[in-house]
Amino acid sequence: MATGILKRAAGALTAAVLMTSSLAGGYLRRNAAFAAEEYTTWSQLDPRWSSVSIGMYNIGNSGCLITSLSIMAMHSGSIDDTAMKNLGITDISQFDPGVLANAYTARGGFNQWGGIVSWGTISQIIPSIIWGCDAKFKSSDAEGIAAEIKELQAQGYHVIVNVNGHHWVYIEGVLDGRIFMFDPACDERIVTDYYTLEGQNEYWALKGKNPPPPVDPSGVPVKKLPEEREYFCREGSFTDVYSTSGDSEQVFRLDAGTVVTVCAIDGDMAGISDGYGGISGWIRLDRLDEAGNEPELMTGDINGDGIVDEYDLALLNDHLSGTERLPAGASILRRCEEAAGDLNCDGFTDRDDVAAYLAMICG
Ligand SMILES: [Ca+2]
Ligand SMILES: [Ca+2]
Repeated sequence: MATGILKRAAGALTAAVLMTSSLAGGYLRRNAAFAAEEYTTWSQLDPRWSSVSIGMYNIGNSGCLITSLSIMAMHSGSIDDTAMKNLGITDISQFDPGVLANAYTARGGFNQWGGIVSWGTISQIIPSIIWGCDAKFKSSDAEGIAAEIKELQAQGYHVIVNVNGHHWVYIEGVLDGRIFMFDPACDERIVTDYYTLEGQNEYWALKGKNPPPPVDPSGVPVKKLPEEREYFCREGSFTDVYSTSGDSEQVFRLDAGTVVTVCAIDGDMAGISDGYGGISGWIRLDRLDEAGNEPELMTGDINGDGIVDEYDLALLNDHLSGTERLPAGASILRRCEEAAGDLNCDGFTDRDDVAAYLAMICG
């Protein structure tokens, strides 16, 4: 296999790899000086507040709802002067799930198992937050639930959903049919990538000082395909490779018919495998045609015409020069064709096979 060797393209593609690896790595939790600045990544497991008591438990082991409420308070811009006074803080940068949990505890807001006793407590602490309802979705699938969430948000409600019977997440919103969340327990952003919405899920709807802002999909981890797929660059013109899925910077140009190995899809962009589990660049999906199932080829017969001859040798030579020229994840031959070119059956398709072809054809 041409396992993604960067040669002549090394400069441009190394830059591409550096840029995309930070994207592919995704959505990392930061440790900013002020916790409030990174409220969208608040985790109930954060040591800054995970040991704060709620009933006989603590935020770390059962504080997903109080953490989701804290995220909602920040996301709705509801922490005003009155709220800060009630919370015992003097600056919004001091607000975090531990502060909110302590305010609940001071008002008898938790039962002994850490459950929230009254829906109205949040308004006593943060007056701009108005209780809406504690209800169950009517829909029984993710699509219907997404539609209900959109409707609630259109009415100005922030939504916190119970995803699996005992875990609550703050719903950021719905974009392109996907339900985005800020999850107090993990960095995942798309609800259905991580949880099963079986329908009838319980949710809380609350209004804050501001309605939910639009979903910001930046930083969402790129979804890897379960297995890599081969595509052909579409006939007609060149196919551009970009450094990021935002198709910002064109870093390479592929000829029509070039094979690319796709390992991720992000919207209308395909991520090209670097051969090491990463992404070497991005191509617009509408520039690609799926290569489909691999034909069975006999050893040496790269073009599958039933004969091992100089045409196969020509393809092998093209492929070997392409390996030196093309970026990782792009090649002249498909994997099955490359494997067929291993004429001496040593597990590698290389110059030794050229010699083997010459010996066979000329000898
Ligand atoms: Ca042949
Ligand atoms: Ca070989």
